Amino acid sequence: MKITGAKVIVCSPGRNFVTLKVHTDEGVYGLGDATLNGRELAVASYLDDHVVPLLVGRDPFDVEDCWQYLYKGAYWRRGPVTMTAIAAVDVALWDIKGKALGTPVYNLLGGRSRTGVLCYGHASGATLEETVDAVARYLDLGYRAVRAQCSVPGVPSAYGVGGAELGYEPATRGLPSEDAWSTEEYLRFVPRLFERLRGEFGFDVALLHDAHHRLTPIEAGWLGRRLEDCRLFWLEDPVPAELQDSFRLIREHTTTPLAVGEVFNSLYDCQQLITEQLIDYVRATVVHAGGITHLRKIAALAEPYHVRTGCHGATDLSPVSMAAALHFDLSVHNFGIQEYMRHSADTDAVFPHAYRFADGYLHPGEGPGLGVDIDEHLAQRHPYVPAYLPVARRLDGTVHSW
Ligand code: KDG
Ligand code: MG
Repeated sequence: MKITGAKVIVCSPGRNFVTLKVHTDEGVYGLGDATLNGRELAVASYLDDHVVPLLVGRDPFDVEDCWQYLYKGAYWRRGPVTMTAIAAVDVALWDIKGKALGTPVYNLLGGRSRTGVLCYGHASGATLEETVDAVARYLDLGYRAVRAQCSVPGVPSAYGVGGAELGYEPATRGLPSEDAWSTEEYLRFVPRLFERLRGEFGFDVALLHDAHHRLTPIEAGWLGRRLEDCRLFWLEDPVPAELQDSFRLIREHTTTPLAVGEVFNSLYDCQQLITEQLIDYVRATVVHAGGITHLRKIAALAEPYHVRTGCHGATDLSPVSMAAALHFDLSVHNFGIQEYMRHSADTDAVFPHAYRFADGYLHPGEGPGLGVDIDEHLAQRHPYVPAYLPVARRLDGTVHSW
């Protein structure tokens, strides 16, 4: 089998997505997601101008060799644009191989390690009461794990609140908005939120929270310790993770489990965090961390250190990524949990998929390959629209991590 060409499809069914469709001489094609929120066209160009010409004539079964060729062959290594582009090719090749062999991708990854993929949904509210109601709604739908975010008094645009039904859609059309931020107000409020949620729902539901890179290590240590009695499943992204060492300080102060890594794009971004056991969950994803091939290596490194996976799964990861994540999650031994933010009806129509939710678990389906497709005709009706993530500023106007 030979690759005959590949097409980059940019569309915006409710939000922007970049999709790579790789064609072969046997008529089988594979899909990969190449969406990098707010920087979509950079990856589209990287693929169109610099990667697609290199694919023609290659054997799509040589997944590892293709990965190494694109990674080492570019000379310029790592970075979100490069690794997202490589991921799109990698995932498309796994899809082709599964389709050609007539088996789901998880069977190519060692087979099933479990019967379903535990997932968490996103509850949020403008007030504490609204957040309580939102968590109750997820429990009614059968979720066993829920992330809770809430507007903070004095900081109405706190991360993770509103913007979509059963989810949270942070990118807005046009130039970036600017959100006000106060760490002091946030730290005062979050313990109240989780004490209330535990009081209301008890301890049978797993509760998660995303601090979204906003704290310093000592603030994060304080918050983690303060939340210990609430027994969070995890506290996510307490600090920006460029400085992996900073997690040591957090660890010294709290036993609240820590999750990090949705912005990571290679094993080297989490090597120290894993081998020094500074985190409990690694959130690297197929789309931004070099595809299934590279993510499996991150999981393999993590397994002996008791670090489990908790892949990013926000709506800026297309259904192609969600499908790929589920095959990975089902197969990898040290799986922890999968984030699941439902896509809009428009997105689901453009990307028909086999995966389904039942009783708090996701299932990738039994069909060959990834079990997801793209309706190109429909995609054309949703052209790209410039959209960006917000920028955060502290109350005195200083730029802060969003
Ligand atoms: O593109 C950025 C979003 O995917 C991110 O802000 C969502 O933090 C996020 C999460 O945990 O889903
Ligand atoms: Mg996050």
